[in-house]
Amino acid sequence: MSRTALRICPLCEATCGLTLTVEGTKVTGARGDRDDVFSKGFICPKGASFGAVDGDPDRLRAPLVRKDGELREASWQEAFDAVAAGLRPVVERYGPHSVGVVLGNPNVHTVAGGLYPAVLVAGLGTRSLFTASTVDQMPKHVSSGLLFGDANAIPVPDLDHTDHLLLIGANPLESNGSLCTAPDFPGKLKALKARGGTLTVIDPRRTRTARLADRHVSIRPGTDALLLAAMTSVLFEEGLVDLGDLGPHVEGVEEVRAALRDFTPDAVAEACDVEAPVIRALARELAAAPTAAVYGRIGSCTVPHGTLASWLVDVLNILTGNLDRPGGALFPLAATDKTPRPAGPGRGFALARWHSRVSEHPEAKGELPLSALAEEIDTATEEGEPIRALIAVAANPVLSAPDGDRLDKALDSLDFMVSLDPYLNETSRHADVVLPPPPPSQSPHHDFAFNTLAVRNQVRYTRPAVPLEPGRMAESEIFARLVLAATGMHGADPSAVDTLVLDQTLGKAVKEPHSPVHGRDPRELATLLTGDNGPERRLDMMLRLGPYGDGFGVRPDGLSLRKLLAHPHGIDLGPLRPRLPQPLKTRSGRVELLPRPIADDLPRLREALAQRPDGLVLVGRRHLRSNNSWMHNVPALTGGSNRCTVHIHPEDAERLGVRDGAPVRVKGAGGEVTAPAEVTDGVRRGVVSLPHGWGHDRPGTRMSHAATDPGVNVNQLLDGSLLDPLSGNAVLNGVPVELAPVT
Ligand SMILES: Nc1nc2c(c(=O)[nH]1)N[C@H]1C(S)=C(S)[C@@H](COP(=O)(O)OP(=O)(O)OC[C@H]3O[C@@H](n4cnc5c(=O)[nH]c(N)nc54)[C@H](O)[C@@H]3O)O[C@H]1N2
Ligand SMILES: Nc1nc2c(c(=O)[nH]1)N[C@H]1C(S)=C(S)[C@@H](COP(=O)(O)OP(=O)(O)OC[C@H]3O[C@@H](n4cnc5c(=O)[nH]c(N)nc54)[C@H](O)[C@@H]3O)O[C@H]1N2
Ligand code: SF4
Ligand SMILES: [Mo]
Repeated sequence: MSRTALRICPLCEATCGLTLTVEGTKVTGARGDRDDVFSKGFICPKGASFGAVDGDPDRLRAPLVRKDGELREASWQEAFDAVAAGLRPVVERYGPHSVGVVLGNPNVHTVAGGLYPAVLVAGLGTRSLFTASTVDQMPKHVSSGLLFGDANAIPVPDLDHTDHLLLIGANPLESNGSLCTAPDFPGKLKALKARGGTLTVIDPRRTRTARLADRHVSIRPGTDALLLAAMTSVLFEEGLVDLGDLGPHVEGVEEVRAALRDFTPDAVAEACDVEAPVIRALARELAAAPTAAVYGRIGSCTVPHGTLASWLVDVLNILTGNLDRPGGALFPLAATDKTPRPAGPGRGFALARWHSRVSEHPEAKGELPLSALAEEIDTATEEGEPIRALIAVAANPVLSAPDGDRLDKALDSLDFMVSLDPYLNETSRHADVVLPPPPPSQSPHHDFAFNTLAVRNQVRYTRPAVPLEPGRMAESEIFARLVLAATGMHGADPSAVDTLVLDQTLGKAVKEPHSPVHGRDPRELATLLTGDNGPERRLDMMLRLGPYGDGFGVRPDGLSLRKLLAHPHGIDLGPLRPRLPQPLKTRSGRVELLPRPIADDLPRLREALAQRPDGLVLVGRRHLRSNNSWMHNVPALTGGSNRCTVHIHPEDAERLGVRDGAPVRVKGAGGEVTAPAEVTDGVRRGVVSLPHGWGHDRPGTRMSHAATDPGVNVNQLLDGSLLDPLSGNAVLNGVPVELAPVT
């Protein structure tokens, strides 16, 4: 007997609603949920393979604990005893910063990852926090922090309504979108064109997205900030600046004009390898469109001027009056966002409140660069203790961060390491304890992170599609127990963690004059919460306190968990709407268009005007049927051309004597790798491309299918020294490499 169950897909940022076919406890099929209020039936090959991803026989079923050097299955009790015994002596002897926390990408795709990391980090009191953000979007957080006073206030292009989309360093036809949650991104781009709109793509590769574009600009990697600065200077020079309704909310326009004056199209053309008239045309088209949105992603972030490029994306949106207006780029308002406070000056955004010990990198958003993790473990200094214990949650930095070989060795030298991860992989193989979460079908789902980045306001929640198998523990409970074991409360009831958060949040809410529960008794509010468990009660609380919430009875039609459960396909909350000035938390209460740290970084960009790399540079790429480092173990997603090959332009191949399909050696500052060449004019001259997340040939892992076609770790070509200084983000694109055929 089979049945169906709804489940939001956790496999990428598009958050599609799926209808799963379940036989017994096994997911045997997945199709798009046509009644989903947001995704309306869309599904991609990864979502369609949900059952295979979920049922992968290599997923760990029980915790592993290291005994006599070997990882062996153990009970949950033994596992958490070992975590407490491993972490507490390190904290007590060397202090809180000697425990590192690494949070990987899937934390933004799980309920547990949305609810517990902040409690863990605050409870430990460690400054040694590293996340996937610093190999990804940290530049955008920093530019938003500086412009708007809130690192999480990220404007999202209004895909459904814009007349002109300028896409920079993003390939949503493979990635399905990022920092822009939009199920069926490809369909939305086609709809844009069908309604007469225009799509421009800036990418050194002729991607599937670029092939859809009206105009594709094949830029030299790493030079987007120059190009965008030149577009800005054209807007000023040609009198195309028009802030529209934004005027009263923005300061610093004249300062930007002066600061960018010398970044003319002629000045940047050679460095970008884009002709000056093209740059002028890009600026004019942007200004002329009735509405337009500039959107930059990975290719604009993971470069030496990532923060400047991210800043310029919004500068262009602002100077053309497109920020915060329909068809432009708007701030979403998610159901679990805090109750919006009245507009007015805020506390602003602080950078560099502390520094990393070894290379003295500034913190950003409370994080240190993932690129610096290895040296923070393996290098002693007089400044303080190195990291001696590590908590890794849903992270595989041995493959995803620069210089995996060095990190590999560093992890081996730790006193203690625990991984919360379903697989024994390149990173978790170093752990002393591995805590496996249940597969997604056995977990609830709500998108705490992605609803704040969605192109339409909506809210959805799905309970586990399949009950927990015997011996399994919910990821939220694992995380809560991990928090307790790490903070000296091992053995306490894990619901204590949720109770603590509920009490603190409600206690704060009743004191806020703008809160719907102002002046009420927090204990009374706590008794009103519904939900089967701590995480559900926390979701209920956030929904009810949130911008659409029932305010614990104040607005009876408002949102609550109960209401959400009555709408299994979700609740639509309408299109994105103008919100300024409310989201601004800068000290001035306005958009600060030329913040000091940005102005101070411009001389570095000016130096880049003169740079003309003569050798090859490396960029990455993504493939629709893969996802970072952990989906190569699913046979259904690994066939065909989904491979770890070096893309190289025919002219470069000929010059270097590289033949299609033959192995080539790629050498970078951090090491070298050998992979087959794929000669294609899909990359521009002077650029080679190799995807990340491969290199599954290390011993001691348990990913049997991935090991049959391991590929190589592109991040071994990096040594971790190349960063965007403002954000600490790793430079993963535009990296100099040497290449030679293997003879
Ligand atoms: N060269 C290069 N490097 C890159 C990038 C690039 O473009 N080029 N991209 C970067 C980007 S954008 C990112 S986000 C990072 C990603 O790098 P990481 O954050 O390290 O993420 P993944 O490779 O996705 O590994 C995720 C880990 O989570 C585990 N996992 C999967 N599902 C779950 C779950 O439900 N719960 C838990 N607890 N664990 C789970 C997996 O087994 C795996 O170990 O890589 C970065 N590295
Ligand atoms: N199928 C699949 N989907 C994914 C993932 C995955 O691994 N596979 N990962 C998920 C994650 S964690 C993220 S963060 C998102 C990322 O989502 P996207 O940002 O859309 O990621 P990519 O597909 O890597 O596209 C980045 C593009 O930038 C280009 N590029 C490289 N260097 C430069 C440069 O200097 N300038 C410009 N203008 N372009 C450049 C590359 O050629 C590439 O086409 O995808 C998510 N979705
Ligand atoms: S687009 Fe993303 S969320 Fe949608 S089905 Fe595919 S992997 Fe899942
Ligand atoms: Mo990412």
